[in-house]
Amino acid sequence: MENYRNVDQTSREYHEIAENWIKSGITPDKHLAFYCGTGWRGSEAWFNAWLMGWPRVSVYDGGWFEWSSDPDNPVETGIPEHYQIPGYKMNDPESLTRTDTPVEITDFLIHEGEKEVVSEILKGLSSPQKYISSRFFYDDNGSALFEAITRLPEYYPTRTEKSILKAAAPRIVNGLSVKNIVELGSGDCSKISILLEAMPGNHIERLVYLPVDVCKTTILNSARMLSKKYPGIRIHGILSDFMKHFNVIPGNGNKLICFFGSTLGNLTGKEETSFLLNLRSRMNPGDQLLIGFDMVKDIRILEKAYNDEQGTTAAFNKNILRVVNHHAKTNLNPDQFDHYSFYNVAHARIEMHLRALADIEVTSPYLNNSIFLKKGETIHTENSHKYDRDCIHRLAGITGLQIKDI
Ligand code: AVJ
Repeated sequence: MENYRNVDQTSREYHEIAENWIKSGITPDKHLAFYCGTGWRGSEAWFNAWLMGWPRVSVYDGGWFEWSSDPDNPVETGIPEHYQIPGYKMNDPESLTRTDTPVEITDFLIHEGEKEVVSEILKGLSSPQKYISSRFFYDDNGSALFEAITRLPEYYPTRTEKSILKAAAPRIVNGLSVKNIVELGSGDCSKISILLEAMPGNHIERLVYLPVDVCKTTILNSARMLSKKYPGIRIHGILSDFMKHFNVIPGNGNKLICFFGSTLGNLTGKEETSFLLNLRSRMNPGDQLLIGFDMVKDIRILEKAYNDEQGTTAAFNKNILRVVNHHAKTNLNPDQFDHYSFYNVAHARIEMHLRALADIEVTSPYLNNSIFLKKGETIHTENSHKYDRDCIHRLAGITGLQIKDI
């Protein structure tokens, strides 16, 4: 019981208990059932989780013998093999051979069933406040439109983040001794280049850069560019949707995890906490996390960034309907909707919606009954949360991360 008790039999400090759990993948976003041989130890573990306010905790009263004697019950031990990068020991970058091909890629992409995608879409469209998950923005056309957004005069976030990163890079790089840099949603690698630019050449040669992205071509192109610019760098791409399968981040080895673009702001508060807790569970003492947050600012600047003059954001927003039509065979017509985007002060977030310009009937072969939209009704397509210092401190507190620098 040393995991839960001090030597004098008093209960251990709960941060320590949480820390141990999180390291082994026991996180508060999951439904957790504790069990043991006879029941009292499992109950004590459960009691700790309950006291900490973890929302879904139970005791399995059958004991390990009863659980494991039914072969239908799932059992998992050790580190899932799926999440290891073959042949690469994170503690030893030399184990990753330099080859003529600039990049090796491990494919962790879990292809979603089309059935699940369709039912997720239809569930959103059938809710009282209709919604479409913002992950459906990014088909080829949507990604190109987002690229265009980042170059708009009104859209300050990309430009601003790059200039902050440039100013902070010497400070970040100075004394950084990690061997691995993992970048979540690496994209065109322009952000990591800013960090590498501030790094001495001999440090770069000791580094392995692990870009994580859902697009293989994106990883290949950026790896090619980077290895031309920094000939000594070793790159190992990870093809994966880190928003859904966070454990593709190697848990061993020291590392800096970069998460730029204020992408965290697209999550709901609950998702955000569990995403960070999950990230933390892949980190070892001394590992660092570098996150780009978009801060709260003058409402006019915020609203202009999501309502540009040229209508690129409107086109980006409406494109989601094409993606939805493609998957769910719906008859949504982008011309029947208005781009509607505003800053919600109470929730400190930009909301994007599509507003019906008329009464609309939505049909799909996967639907028994049509879905109806009243003129003026909206489909919520995105939240983009804005942060302040208090909010970042609160997040760090909840997730057990220590703030080094803001
Ligand atoms: C890529 C999610 C950071 O929220 O600002 C841009 C997406 N939406 N314009 C953001 C977006 C509308 C962007 N993120």
